[in-house]
Amino acid sequence: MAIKIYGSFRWPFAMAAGLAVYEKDQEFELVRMDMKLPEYMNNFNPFGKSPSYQDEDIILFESKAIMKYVATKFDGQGSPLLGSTVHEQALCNQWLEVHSHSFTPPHRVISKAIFRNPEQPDASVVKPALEAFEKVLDIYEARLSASKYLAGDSYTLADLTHTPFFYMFNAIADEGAQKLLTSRKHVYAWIQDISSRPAWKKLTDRPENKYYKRSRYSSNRDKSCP
Ligand SMILES: N[C@@H](CCC(=O)N[C@@H](CS)C(=O)NCC(=O)O)C(=O)O
Repeated sequence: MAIKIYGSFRWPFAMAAGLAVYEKDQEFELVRMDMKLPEYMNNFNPFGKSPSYQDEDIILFESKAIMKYVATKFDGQGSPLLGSTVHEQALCNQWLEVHSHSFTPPHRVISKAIFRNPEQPDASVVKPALEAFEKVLDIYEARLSASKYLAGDSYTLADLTHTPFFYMFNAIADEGAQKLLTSRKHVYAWIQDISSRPAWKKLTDRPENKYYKRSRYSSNRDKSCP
């Protein structure tokens, strides 16, 4: 059975799952389904969220569990994504946790506020979230000034999971907010590096990737996510 990812490229979590599949030189079908339908919730994710993953052996939800499974299952194919030493593996897991618990929360608040009102996002919501995001980025800047990738010398899932989130941020944030990235030399170089990988280009070249190619004022927005 071909790999299927249930979700949409509107959502960075689904893009990250697809990116892991591509980094392992595998192909996948992107399947759209109403996530609140019993058919989806009973078979794929009882929480009614995207992405979910299916192959001949397993059905999985939670993007990081999907990425780790794919990286392990296709060990020896494509790019190694789990770290090449025990040390790197531990740091990869650590930074995946940082992504979930420190990076994603302010990113989510900022994105939601922009989706809700692209012309004039609520400053009382966006300002504190940008301040929180800035503090997180300072920690990334310190880390990336000491090490090429988050876990060490090798590109891992810890880096991969961030790529679609920066892609989305770049597309929807105004110039002031984008300066948070461009003004941090090491963060910015890292974003350019992880965004120039062939697997990411292949993913963003897919026809389903149509949501963030337009300006931040596009009306074609899904307000439910991230
Ligand atoms: N921790 C989850 C987050 C998944 C998530 O929040 N998915 C959003 C799309 S980005 C979703 O399905 N939102 C729809 C909803 O909450 O109803 C993961 O990493 O997969």
